[in-house]
Amino acid sequence: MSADGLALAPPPGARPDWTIDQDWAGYTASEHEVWLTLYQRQIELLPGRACEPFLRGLETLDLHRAGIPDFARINEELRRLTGWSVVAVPGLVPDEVFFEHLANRRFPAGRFIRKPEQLDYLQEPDVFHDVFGHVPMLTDPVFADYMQAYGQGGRRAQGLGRLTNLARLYWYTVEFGLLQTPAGLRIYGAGIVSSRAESLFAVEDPSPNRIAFDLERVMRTPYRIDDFQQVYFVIPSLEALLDASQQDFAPIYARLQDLPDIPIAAILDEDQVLTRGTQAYAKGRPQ
Ligand code: HBI
Ligand code: FE
Repeated sequence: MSADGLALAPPPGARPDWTIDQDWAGYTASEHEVWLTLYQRQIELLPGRACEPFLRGLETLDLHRAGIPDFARINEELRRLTGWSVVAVPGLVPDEVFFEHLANRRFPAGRFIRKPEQLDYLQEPDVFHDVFGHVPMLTDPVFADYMQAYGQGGRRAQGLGRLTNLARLYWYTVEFGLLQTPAGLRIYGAGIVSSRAESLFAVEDPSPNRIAFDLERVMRTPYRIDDFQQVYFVIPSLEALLDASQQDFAPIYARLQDLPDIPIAAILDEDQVLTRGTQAYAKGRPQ
């Protein structure tokens, strides 16, 4: 169901589960070139900034050699490692379709790639964001289980009317999560690792708050979709994230019903603050 309650039909040419053929042979040389440009930019930044499981996954899947990866090829390795696979979709799919795929260890990925003039930002998730950003972490067995748990939890949250809370969890972990390691802060969120500017901003900029992950705290915090985040939540380990997802969310949702949202840049007395941000970047931007 979409927000207005109408069931959305897949676009012409898509299957009932919204998947399409990747049609890898149909990519043009200039589309492969866009992938390689983006890949090269990120690989120069990510050692020492992205977490080890991400960098290992990137290497294992060999995501650079032929430009845009052939899903059939990466799926052989991915299935062997964690039982996940990547399926092509036309773009954003309805929430319940998205959850159904994740619950079955299938990651829906856009097949299209951004235009050369959109290297730094686009609204819809393309194949670079989805495959470069998300798929390496799916080679990690713990993260792989977390993503499936999110898919399973999605349907439940919809039924309980608390999808807004669960979507914030996805946003601040899967998309914009940071991980504390003995070597320092590292990125695991796909929205960060697939963006040149945010890969630097999230780890090094003095502007954003960086706060220790707390499930309920995260679920009460709205997010920005159109600019760098004003707050990042830092997990101590992927295991801790998976653990947090393996509890009954119904009592948490019930509590959240009576609690106000937390303003995006607020710091609470009970927060464990890693970086108290200046918010200088956000103050200079339209709200
Ligand atoms: N569809 N293709 C795609 N990718 C997403 O990340 C995505 C989606 N549909 C819904 C959705 N994300 C989110 O709104 C849910 O996780 C809440
Ligand atoms: Fe994403």
